[in-house]
Amino acid sequence: MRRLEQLQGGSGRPARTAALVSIDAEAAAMAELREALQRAPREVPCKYFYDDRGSALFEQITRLPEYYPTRTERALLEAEAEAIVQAAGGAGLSEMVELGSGAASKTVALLEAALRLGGRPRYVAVDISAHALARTRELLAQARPEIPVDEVLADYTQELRLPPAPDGGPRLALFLGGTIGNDEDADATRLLERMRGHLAPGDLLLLGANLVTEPAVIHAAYNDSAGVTAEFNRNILRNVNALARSAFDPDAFDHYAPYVIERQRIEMWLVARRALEVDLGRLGGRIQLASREGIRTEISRRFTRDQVLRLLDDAGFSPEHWFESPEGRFGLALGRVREL
Ligand code: SAH
Ligand code: AVI
Repeated sequence: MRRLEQLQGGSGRPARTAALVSIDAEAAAMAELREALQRAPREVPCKYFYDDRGSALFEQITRLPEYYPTRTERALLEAEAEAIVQAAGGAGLSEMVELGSGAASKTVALLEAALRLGGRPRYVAVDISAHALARTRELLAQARPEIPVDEVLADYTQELRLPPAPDGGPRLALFLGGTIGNDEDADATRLLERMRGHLAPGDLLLLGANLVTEPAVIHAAYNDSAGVTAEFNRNILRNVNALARSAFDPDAFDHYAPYVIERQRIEMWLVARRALEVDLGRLGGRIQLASREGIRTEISRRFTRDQVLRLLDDAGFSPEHWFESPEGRFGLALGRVREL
């Protein structure tokens, strides 16, 4: 197993969260956080959820009864894995490269399908979380030790260095979990375009997206009765405190996650229970939060099939296949890189 650490600084400390491990990445993270917290409304970008604790909490979320997306996508991937791999080159597929791979527990279905079809693609996992990459390593070593794995610890919103493309057949990029819905259209398209820049004409992208469904079902997925999502949400402030030496008290905030029907999206907020003054540490200065003022930590969008296909098309991929879960809650689009 090879490991590319784009975010490792010279300090010799182990890389934990991508944002803080090189001097440049650290300065960029401070600037990004400072700017986001001064916006109206205030924000913390959702990539700051994923320190070690946040990644572990996300894994817990995926097992909650209310959180249907992971289960739904997993069933769809398992049902369609051979069709997807066949459409992407079958035994000739040379690589699967996954953005925001997390624990990669669903990806195993695709890798197993490739093995069944007589292939042996390399798997490249890209994630901002060292914790998530470690889980991927464990899981694949156990489930499919014959698959060669490369890990890339990186922020995919920045310039990405991937291992050189292997010789041979097409490559399949994966962006699963509905993570595309954590961005507005412009950022989502930019991210997919950047990914296309790493691929060659004829290579493919499999994009997983949450689809518009019953508002109550979506609402429950982000407001679970065990309070795990609330803890995941508050944990972002612990991570900001660790990175910036700021003084947010996570317990002074309520988790608030409405599904905004007209915008087809969940909005996750942390709402101050009372007026607060917070020392921003290395971000500089202090901020005053009014009682009931919110900090937005995430959007999680629901799409129609046409919106997903348009995103792919806008980023330079020709949509070729569409797979949808039985209740229409999750879709997988397979697109091929067009000649420029
Ligand atoms: N694909 C997995 C995990 C989804 S959670 C699944 O479907 O279950 C989102 C994942 O993307 C997390 O592992 C998080 O660490 C990673 N991530 C979020 N923002 C990122 C960024 N800017 N760069 C790289 N990885 C990111
Ligand atoms: C990673 N992403 C697709 C998850 C989502 O559903 O938007 C993150 C998450 N936020 C709250 N629960 C899960």
